[in-house]
Amino acid sequence: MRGRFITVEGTEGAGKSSNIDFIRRQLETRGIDVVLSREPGGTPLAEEIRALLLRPREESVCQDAELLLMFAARAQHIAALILPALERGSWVLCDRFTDATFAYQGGGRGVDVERIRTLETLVQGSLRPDCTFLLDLPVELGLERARKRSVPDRFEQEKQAFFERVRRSYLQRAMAEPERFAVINAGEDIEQVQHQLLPHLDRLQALRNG
Ligand code: Z5A
Repeated sequence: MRGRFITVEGTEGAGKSSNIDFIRRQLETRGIDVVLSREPGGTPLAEEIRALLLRPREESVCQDAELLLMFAARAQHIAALILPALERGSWVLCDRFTDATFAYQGGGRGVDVERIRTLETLVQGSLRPDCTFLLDLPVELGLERARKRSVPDRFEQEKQAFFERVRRSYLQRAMAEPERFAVINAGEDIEQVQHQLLPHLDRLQALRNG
């Protein structure tokens, strides 16, 4: 049976990395073979594109260059990793996917959503996530958490208003597709966040049996 495609999204400091490992372990204890990946990235070529995208630089990056690089990385990721894994029955658990393009390039940068939809269809065909966890928290709290970490990359250097637009865009997408999205309050303690994830993981197990 074809595997399922699960994505995890959120704004800065939402705790994606901290929770993805928990989700992976929960799925594995339910007997599911999980392939972990991330975007942009996931294959050697796509990781090179990621490095190009994240590195702070003097030259300003035009919106279309950023958008097309995201989808170039995605095309390679889908062909070389995601589809082969799903076809052999593994589940792919991916740190960000195209919802991030709608949120960051669409909401954050103001790219026309129709342009993103066109590329989505071109690059993905019918591939869409079966389930998306949106780790949501107030932007200020997320930025506070993120500031305690490493040197900011090109996206992390953006202002609070940019991340407010990103958050709004994510929440709008979640409202438009409530059957795919699970919105998690990521502003709580990590144990409470994980407690919120559990019923959704049970629902995913039912997907497997269904
Ligand atoms: N991007 C894009 O623009 N368009 C696209 O299509 C795609 C991506 C796919 C890189 O993504 C950038 O690419 C991203 C959007 C853009 N830029 N930004 N910003 P990324 O996912 O690799 O980068 P990131 O968002 O910075 O993710 P991250 O660094 O992995 O952060 P995180 O996973 O959400 O957070 P974390 O590392 O798990 O947690 C952050 C800190 O908070 C850490 O110290 C934790 O210990 C702490 N934490 C986590 N949870 C809690 C709780 N519950 N309480 C207290 N503290 C906590």
